[in-house]
Amino acid sequence: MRQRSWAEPWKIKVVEPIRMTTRAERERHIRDAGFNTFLIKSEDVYIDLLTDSGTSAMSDRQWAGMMMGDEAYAGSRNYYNLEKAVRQYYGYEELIPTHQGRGAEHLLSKLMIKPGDHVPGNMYFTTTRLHQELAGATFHDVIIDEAHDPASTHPFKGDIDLKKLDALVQEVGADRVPYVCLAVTVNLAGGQPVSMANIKAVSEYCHARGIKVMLDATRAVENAWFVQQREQGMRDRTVAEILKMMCDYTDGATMSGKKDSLVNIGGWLGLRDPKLAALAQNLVVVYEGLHTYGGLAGRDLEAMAIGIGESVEEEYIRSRIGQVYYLGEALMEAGVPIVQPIGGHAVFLDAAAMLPHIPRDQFPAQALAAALYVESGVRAMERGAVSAGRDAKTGENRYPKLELVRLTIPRRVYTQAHMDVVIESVVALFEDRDKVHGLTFTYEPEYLRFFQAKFEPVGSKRVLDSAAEAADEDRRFALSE
Ligand code: PM9
Repeated sequence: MRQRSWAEPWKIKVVEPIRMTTRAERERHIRDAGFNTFLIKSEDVYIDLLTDSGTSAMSDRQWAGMMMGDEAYAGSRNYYNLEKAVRQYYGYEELIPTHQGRGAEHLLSKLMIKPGDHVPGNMYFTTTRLHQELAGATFHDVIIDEAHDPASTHPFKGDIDLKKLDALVQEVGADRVPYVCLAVTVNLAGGQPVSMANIKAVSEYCHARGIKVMLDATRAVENAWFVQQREQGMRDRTVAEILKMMCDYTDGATMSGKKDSLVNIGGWLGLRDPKLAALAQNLVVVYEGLHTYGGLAGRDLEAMAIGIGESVEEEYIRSRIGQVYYLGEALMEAGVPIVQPIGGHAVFLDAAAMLPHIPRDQFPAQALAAALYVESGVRAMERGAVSAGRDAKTGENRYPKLELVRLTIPRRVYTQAHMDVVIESVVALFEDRDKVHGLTFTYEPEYLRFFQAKFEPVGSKRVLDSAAEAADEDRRFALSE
C-alpha cells in the first residue's frame, strides 16, 4: 500500500503577518547590519531561520496557563508546577529556574569549576564554553572524529570518544576534571544525537573516577527521538521514557527551555545533590532572582511546565523533526552540500564546500548567510569561524573544521509551503554561488562576537553580485550620496 503523508498535529489559531521585501531593500538592510544577520530587524525578514531559540509558537494550553501566572515574589504555584514537570520528565529532584540556558550555565560553572580545571565536552557550544572559561577552566573537545566531517553518515555523531576522554583524564588527573559536559543533541555538529550506549559508557567511566556528568539538555527530547528511531532495542520505548533514561545516567543538567520546551523564554538548572542545589539556590539570588522564580515571571514558569509535557508527545516530535527532514532531503536531492545525517533542529549548509573560492579568513559561512538574505529574505545563522571566536590564550582566530550556515526551524511556526520557498531560495543561491564575496571584520566585540560583529565585503561593494538590480541600486546610492 502506498504510504500516506503525515501532517502537523495542530491547526493554526492565530497568525502573524510577514512581508517580502525587494532585493534593493535587502541589499540596504544587510549593509546597515554590517553583513551580520543578527543585526537585521526582524520586520525586514521574510522567513526567519536564524534560530529555534525562543521562537516557538505556544499552544492554546500554554497561553491558557499564562493566565494562571501566580506573580507572587516568593513561592509562586507555577514554580511548583515546573518542579513537578522536571521531576516527572527529566528526573532531577532539585530545580533552580533561570532566565534562560546561559543563566544555568553561569551558575553551574561558578559552582563546580576551580581555576585551572579542565572540562571535556562533545564539541563546544558558544555560551557554555565561555562560562567555563570565565570560571577558569579549559574546555576540551572529546567528540568522535566523525562529528567534524560533514559527509560522515555516522548515526550518532554526537558521541563522546572515550579514548580521547581517557587520554585527557590521564594527562590532567581526574581531580582537575569537575565534570564532563554532555550535550544532547550536539548543536554545532549539526544537531547530531548521542546514543544511549554512549551516555551509559560515559557515565560509568566518569562515576568510577569521581567525575560528574552534566547534561546540556537543551535539545534532549530531540535526542530521545533519534535514539528511539536509530538505536537497537529502543524502538518500543516512548520518547518520554528515553528522555528519562538518558537523564538517569547524569548528575544534573543545564536547560534552555527556549528550544525543546516550546517557550519564548526560560531555563533551569536541575541537580540531584541537595548540597550542591543549596549552593545553587543561594547563588541564583545574586544573578537571576529568588530561587522560586529565577528571573522569570510566574506565567513563564507555567508555560514551560506545560511545554515540557507537550514536547514529549510522539506525534509532535515526529512532525517537528519530519519538517527538518523535508527541508534537508530536498536540498540534498538538489545537490546542495549539507551536513549529514540531517540533524534535529536545523539543516546545516556546508559553506566551505559550497564556496571554495572564499578563504577561511574571509568567513565563507558569514558571507553565505548574508548572501542568502539578499537573495531571498530568508535569515540564517553562521556557525563556523566567526562563532568559534578567538583562542582564550593565544588570541588567534579559531578555525573549526566545520564552516556552516544553519537553517534553523522554529517549532510549530512555519508550514511546508514556507519550506518550499526556503528550498527554492537556497537552490537559486547555490546556482549563483560563485557570485558570493568574502567578508572582513569592521568591528569585533570581545565576547561571543558572532552576535554583534560587523563586516564588509572584500574587493566588492556587495556580498552577492547581481546584474540588473545591482546596477539600479548603484544609481540610487549614487543619487543619495
Ligand atoms: N542556543 C541557538 O541559536 C541561542 C543562542 S546562541 C546563538 O542555538 C545549547 C546547546 C544551545 C544554547 C543556545 C544554549 C544557551 C545552551 N546550549 O540561549 O541562553 O543551543 O537559552 O541557551 C542558541 P540560551
